[in-house]
Amino acid sequence: MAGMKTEHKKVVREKLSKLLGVLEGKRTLLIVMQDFPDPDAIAAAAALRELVKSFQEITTTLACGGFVGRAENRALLKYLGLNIKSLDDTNLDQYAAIALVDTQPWAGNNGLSRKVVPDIVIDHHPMRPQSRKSPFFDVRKRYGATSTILHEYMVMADVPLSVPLATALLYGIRSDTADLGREAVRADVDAYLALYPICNKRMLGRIAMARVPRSYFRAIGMGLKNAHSAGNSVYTLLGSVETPDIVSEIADLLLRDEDTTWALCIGAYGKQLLLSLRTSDLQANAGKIMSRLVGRSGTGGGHSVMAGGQIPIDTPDPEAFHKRAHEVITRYLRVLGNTNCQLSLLMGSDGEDEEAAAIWR
Ligand SMILES: [Mn+2]
Repeated sequence: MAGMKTEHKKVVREKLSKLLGVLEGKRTLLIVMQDFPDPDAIAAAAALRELVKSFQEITTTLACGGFVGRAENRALLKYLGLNIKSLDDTNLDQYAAIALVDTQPWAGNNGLSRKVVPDIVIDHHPMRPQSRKSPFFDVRKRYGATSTILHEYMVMADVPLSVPLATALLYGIRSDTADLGREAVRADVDAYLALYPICNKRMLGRIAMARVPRSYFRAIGMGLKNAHSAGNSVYTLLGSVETPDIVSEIADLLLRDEDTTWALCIGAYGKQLLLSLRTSDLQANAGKIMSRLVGRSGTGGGHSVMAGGQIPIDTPDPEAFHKRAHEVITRYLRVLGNTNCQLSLLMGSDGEDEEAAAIWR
């Protein structure tokens, strides 16, 4: 906050008082995250809970439409002592207020019904028109993490940060900005520097290096085996995944290929095809390209260098997933102008392309 400009301080102060105004007299708050919450969403939700609790007597519940899959994120939850309820088992009528964090209404990556207008929206993805209907919204597209926005509120409100919460916020910023190297602004750096002295470094290391199930290695193996390169792009098919977060993790991994500017990873989960797109081109708009990849039937979006999407599949059989995935890949290569480029296996080919419809089973 030390580095925060007076003008910005004023904005944060106004936002904070408006936020508290919306919650005034309310005794229950439901905080909804993405279906498969990442560290930024978890930390932001935990911070929002602490923030409102410090001002008024209020019962808060955290919920999501899916579950926390990734081992690191489960370790973070455990450290925070947080429970996340399933949105399907949640009666929305029981809550006086609903907040969406790190996502927005109609974004497609959260399970909140389109009919529900949340009271509060706090996010750092591009502004969605639906968010303007909420009595309170604070959407800062340039910010690297929602955790940074919540940290600014906490500091402005003078709410003491517990070590676990500081650790979570720092981890949220770290993971959304790839250690401040990706889409981080000055505010993210400031929050990071303020949080670092307070956080539990040993716990941070333990969370980041959480032990993983064997399915994790199977997914990585599948992602590498099926990775194809064409021109400046790479794509891969994971088949059915046990935890949706692995799709973006493998997209991140593939982008590390030195000859690649674009990486796309596709997996299937439930009745959806999940897409994750990454680029090293800082001038690009991955969110826009993702919208083109998912077409009219899906939803998707994101930032300049990272984006996610989902396409519902009516009859989720292996063939349908396979067909749809290949339509996406065809579009991907066309959009990037790589249709006529030589297609090859990323790890080199011994002549056999083993990819088959069977992987979606
Ligand atoms: Mn985020």
